Amino acid sequence: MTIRTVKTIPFTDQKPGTSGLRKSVTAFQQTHYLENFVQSVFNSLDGYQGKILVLGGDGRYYNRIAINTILKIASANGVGKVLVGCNGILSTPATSCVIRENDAFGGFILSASHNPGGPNGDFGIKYNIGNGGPAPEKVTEAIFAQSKVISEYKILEAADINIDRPGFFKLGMMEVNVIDSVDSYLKLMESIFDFDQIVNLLKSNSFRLCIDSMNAVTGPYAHKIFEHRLGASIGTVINGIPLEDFGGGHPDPNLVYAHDLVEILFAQNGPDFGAASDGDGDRNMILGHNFFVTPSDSLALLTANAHLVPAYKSGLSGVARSMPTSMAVDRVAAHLNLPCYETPTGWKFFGNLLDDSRATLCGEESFGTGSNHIREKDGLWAVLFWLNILAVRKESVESIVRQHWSEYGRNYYSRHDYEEVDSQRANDLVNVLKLKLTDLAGKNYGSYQVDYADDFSYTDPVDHSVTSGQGIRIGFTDGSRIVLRLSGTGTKGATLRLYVESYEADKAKHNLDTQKALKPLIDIAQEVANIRHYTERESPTVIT
Ligand code: G16
Repeated sequence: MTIRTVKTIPFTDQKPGTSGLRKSVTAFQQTHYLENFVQSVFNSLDGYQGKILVLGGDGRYYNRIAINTILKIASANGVGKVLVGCNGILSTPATSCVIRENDAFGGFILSASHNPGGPNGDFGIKYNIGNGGPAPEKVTEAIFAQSKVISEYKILEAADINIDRPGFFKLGMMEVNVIDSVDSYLKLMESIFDFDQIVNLLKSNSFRLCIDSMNAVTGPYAHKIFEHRLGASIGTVINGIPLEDFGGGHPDPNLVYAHDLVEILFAQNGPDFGAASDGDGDRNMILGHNFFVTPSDSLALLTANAHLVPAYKSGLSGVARSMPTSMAVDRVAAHLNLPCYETPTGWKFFGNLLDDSRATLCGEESFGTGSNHIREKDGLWAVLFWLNILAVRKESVESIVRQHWSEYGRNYYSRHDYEEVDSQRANDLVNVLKLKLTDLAGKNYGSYQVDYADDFSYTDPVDHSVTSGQGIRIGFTDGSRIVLRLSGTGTKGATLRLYVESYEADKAKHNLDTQKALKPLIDIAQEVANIRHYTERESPTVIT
């Protein structure tokens, strides 16, 4: 087997976004495109020679081809050993778990998360560092810098290896170990939650659940954990076979894209508990019978009930949420006397807080929650957390959430997405709004008075790095907020996200329809940011 050095020229668009490099499959299929990026990763790193890397993906179209290409580039660059998920399958949280368990140098996750897959869909690649978490900004910037000057890459000339069953291979000087995709992750979950208590809950005839894997990566995990290990009846997991195009669906667990599950849970005799996860298994949506738990509320509830879970019963060191996430968790943290951190959007910003034991639980409005057990958000971990709480409290999801609201008040919250907006117009909206910010404080809009208006900037308390331009916040004197930012994960045009939040302490007012409760603030956002004009849309594409 010989190592070939291939001449190439840079692509100008390989800047990783909120979560890795995401592009259409056709972009990745361009000659040298994937190779350039992977070699740029190696060129930006020091000291990986002879070390272990982890490699897997969410099973989407192009996953298998990319795995064999990456293995050959890794071998040519002197990596010692690669652990590959069987069939190329490793969820994002499982990859983080395997990196940490094996003291690996880092890992590649092949996924475009919740973006649709298939030949006309999206593909993506993320590099994770040795703590198991997404590469921080300084690493992704170094990768991007390398991608702009790359002139050659190294690749081993060898036949593809068979990743369809566990086994050991040699690729040049490098070892390849194809591992079971689920085992390590299941072991970790067993060490966190009270599986016996969950088994008892699932045994009782009165409790029924439904888990929607959306034909994406969590299928094998969910079958093994819920049906085989915890004893839920066969059929509990729906859409449990990972498909290269996710069955034509959009593997994003929210009320719009997980509508199959929503219909099941909102039917008259629907199950007591439902959950869905996304393409790569790091997101979750939690439903009770006839009841939706917002991700922001879910984070607050997990924090308030963490003492019921074996791994967290001795207490939390702190909590963290991304800036646009509702402030529901802040109230729980204040009550428990815990530090509460507000970070920019992107799981990578939680890494230092977790490594430095400043936070135990983290969460985002974008259906992501996780803890210090790994360094990624973790969809099935959140589902097990909820089941553990339900097993101990023996109450319905709705009653647990309503009790929480009575105690802490309710944060009405919604996100409006305007997808595939003309990029220039979306940037114009943001730039024009930025110019207005200094004049907004003190202004009155109906009964609302602007308390502050700024462009969010974050100073990491651990390494003191500063990240600015992270979204526009307009806060009102009653604690309500409007946040606007452009998504960093879309691949077509721009996606404008509008996040709206208001706080209601009065229990008698906890039953309002969310969109109605937030209408005055939504109208203010239209007025201040001129959203219809810039997006050329009458209404959002997705409301969650
Ligand atoms: C990624 C990031 C999350 C972020 C989400 C949405 O999630 O890991 O931290 O909240 O994208 O980001 P944006 O609003 O910029 O589109 P995932 O599940 O897509 O990897």
